[in-house]
Amino acid sequence: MITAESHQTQSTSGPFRTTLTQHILSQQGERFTERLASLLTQIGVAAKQISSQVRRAGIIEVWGQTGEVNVQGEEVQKLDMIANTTFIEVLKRSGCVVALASEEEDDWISVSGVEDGYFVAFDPLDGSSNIEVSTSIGTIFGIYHCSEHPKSTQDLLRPGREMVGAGYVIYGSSTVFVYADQERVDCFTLDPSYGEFLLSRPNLKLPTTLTTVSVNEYNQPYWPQWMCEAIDELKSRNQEKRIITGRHIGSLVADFHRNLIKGGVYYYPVDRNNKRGKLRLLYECNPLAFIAQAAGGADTWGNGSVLDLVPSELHQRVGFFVGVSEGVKHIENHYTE
Ligand code: AFP
Repeated sequence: MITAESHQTQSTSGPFRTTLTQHILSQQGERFTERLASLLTQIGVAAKQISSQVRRAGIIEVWGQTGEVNVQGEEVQKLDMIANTTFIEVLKRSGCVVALASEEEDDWISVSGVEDGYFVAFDPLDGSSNIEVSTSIGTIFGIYHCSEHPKSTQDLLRPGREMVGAGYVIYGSSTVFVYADQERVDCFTLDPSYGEFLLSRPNLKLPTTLTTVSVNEYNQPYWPQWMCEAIDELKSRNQEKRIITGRHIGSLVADFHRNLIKGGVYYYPVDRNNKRGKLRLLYECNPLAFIAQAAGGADTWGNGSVLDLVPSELHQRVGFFVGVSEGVKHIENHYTE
């Protein structure tokens, strides 16, 4: 008799790779409740739908702006709107979500019919200024468990530390889905030939050596003094030999993913133009900080993890530094109020 075990093939190589659904089902009960398992499966469905729209940008009429300005004061791109509607509609029908908060929506969305479920905070399409130049963009999400239906915004303003899971999807040279809980980070790649996410990088860990810094250096005239000194000090390490390089895609999620694989840090400080920071706490910084920590890295707003901040509003902004621990500690060593 051939047992299933002796017949097993490697899950991350060969033709029979583990699919996202198989991965979730195989760990249901240990890492995923039944509800969380269905939620993640549905996020996977939304990701595939958004990915297929992104892949056709330029062919179908999804380029350009809608003419509207969102709650952040930014021009809304058509693909932003498509991604936002897709994510909301798929998750509303999932039967496991009680509330949603999106970068593109002024207020949170209450989903009726579910009592014990999840609150998902998300950025439907991060880096949308990169849409028309065919560069990587992505969807970011953070998941909180709610044992009761939230009644007010206040019920949703919870520290990121309370998330049960977080992830992102990158629409890049391939479409990848990264998901983390407190213990591990797994990466899946979409096989477009049959439309399944396949486990491609199980149990991802951030490298410990700092090789890359992602920061928009043209913001330097607006930076506080300590930030200028922190960057100068990193550059000075290259006197003899280049040991650190700079990479800045301009999509936080794509920069983060690159750093997660290659060993880097992403920096966006509070500056003269962004007095409270540029990046959004709930649906950009918290999920990425959570993933970084699960992968053995770190994050800070300057003097502690963003995951410990209690948000004062849904669209709160914050200074943010995330990635390899050494690069995050470097900021905390220089940071002054
Ligand atoms: P959008 O999703 O509105 O394009 O925002 C992108 C973003 O928040 C982040 O993904 C980038 O890293 C950052 O802005 C780039 O901003 P600067 O142009 O100020 O560097």
